[in-house]
Amino acid sequence: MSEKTENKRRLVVVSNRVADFKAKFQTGGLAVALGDALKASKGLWFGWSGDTRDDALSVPPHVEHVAGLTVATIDLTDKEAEGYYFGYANRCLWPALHYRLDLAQSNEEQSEIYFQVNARFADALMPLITPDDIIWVNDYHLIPLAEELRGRGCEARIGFFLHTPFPSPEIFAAVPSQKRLGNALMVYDVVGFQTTSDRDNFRRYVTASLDGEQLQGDRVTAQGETTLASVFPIGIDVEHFAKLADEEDAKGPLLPDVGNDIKTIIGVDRLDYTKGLPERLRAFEVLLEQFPEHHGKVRMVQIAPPTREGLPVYQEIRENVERLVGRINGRFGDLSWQPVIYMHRGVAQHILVRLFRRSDVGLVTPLHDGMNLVAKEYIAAQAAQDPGVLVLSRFAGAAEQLREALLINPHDIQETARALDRALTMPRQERWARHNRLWQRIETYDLFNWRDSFIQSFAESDTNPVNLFPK
Ligand code: ADQ
Repeated sequence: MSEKTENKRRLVVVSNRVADFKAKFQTGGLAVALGDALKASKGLWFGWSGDTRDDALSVPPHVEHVAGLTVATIDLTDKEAEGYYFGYANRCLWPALHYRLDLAQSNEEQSEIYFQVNARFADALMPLITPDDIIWVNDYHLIPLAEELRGRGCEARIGFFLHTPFPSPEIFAAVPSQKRLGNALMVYDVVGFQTTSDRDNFRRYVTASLDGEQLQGDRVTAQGETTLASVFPIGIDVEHFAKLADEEDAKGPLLPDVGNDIKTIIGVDRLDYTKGLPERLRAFEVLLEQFPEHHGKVRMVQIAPPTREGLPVYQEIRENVERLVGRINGRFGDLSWQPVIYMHRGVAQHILVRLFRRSDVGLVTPLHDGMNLVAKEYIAAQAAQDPGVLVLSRFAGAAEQLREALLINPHDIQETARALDRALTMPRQERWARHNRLWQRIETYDLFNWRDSFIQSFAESDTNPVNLFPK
């Protein structure tokens, strides 16, 4: 962070949910990086508490000083949570942003509540901020927030970071209330995207649907508003993951030792329909079908914690995944070999890195994903001299940077199965060469680079966009 930012400006982070700074396992993640920046500027983190109550509309924000920063939260009514969070944000925007218009359901009441809750966020936030603050708004739940704040006289600089993809303009134009969202995005001083393709989609959307214009240097203008639409690929705390992996590895293997030579393929994802879990399992099944030499010599470990279970589509994906796991184990397994080990729960980070380190292949197959941090965590956890191989979907934002992974189209089950075979049999020299390049990329574009370059982009009005992809 620049000295100016650190010394004179207070950082305010706004997100749907606020990180729990009292939680035990909060090492090396987004919460820590943002928490550090907030502490450095005696900053404020504002969001929904995650709780609902009947009288939420008349209750002032709950303000707490935790670990050197201020945390302020509001409660929502059940109706608000249903319309804003489960409704418009997660039943309509989340699928549409991931190209699943077929799943995007919306009714006018829910989208209206989404905009009203954003107005409530602005009402609650206004008394807590000053014109010198810099306000960082996160993700698709809060697109209208800057517009609401400006309408209440807020003069602070406001940046928005979209953690998901921004889809092609034709897809975004089909989202109910898209014009309201598009115009609301234009109000931000900076709109940050994970990849150049997300940024370019947004630029094309501004001209196609908002009658706007693309200006020089990442700027776009529409409806009298000009914003900087730029690329800030999120990264991880590489040093933390690498160190943790070294320490944890010294404790020995975690998985049952079922004889010599068994290789492990690891997958770790929220159980979301965007993550390509059925496609991945089918690819593993095809690997076992077409490459019988791997029988008894490979296992797939899939860790998939529950997410948004209140929505029926998430129950369906769970049933689908569990059916496939059962089918593969029933079809190929025997008394001494279980091809798929599947866990439907969260796992502490030190256990995850230990699994990453001991796995020969990291398998990351989202059908669409903003970035995908698991891909980067897998690389960071590898042993430099004998690293594993990352098999990565072309449709993860991470693929734009991690070009030395084995890139696959997750819809092409045969291609993924062949990539798995190639990864399992790749000579050490090639694994090492690929890993070296991947490591350089995740180290250069790490979590702190992401945080600081994004903050700088809107903390100072004259900042030029940072070139994140030097040749
Ligand atoms: P997510 O969709 O949640 O994030 P991802 O980027 O992979 O996806 O981050 C998930 C995080 O949760 C990782 O740090 C991972 O280690 C952790 N995790 C996953 N499964 C776990 C388990 N079983 N137990 C414990 N921890 C687990 C959204 C976007 C992404 C974008 C990020 C950050 O959808 O595209 O990369 O935000 O911007």
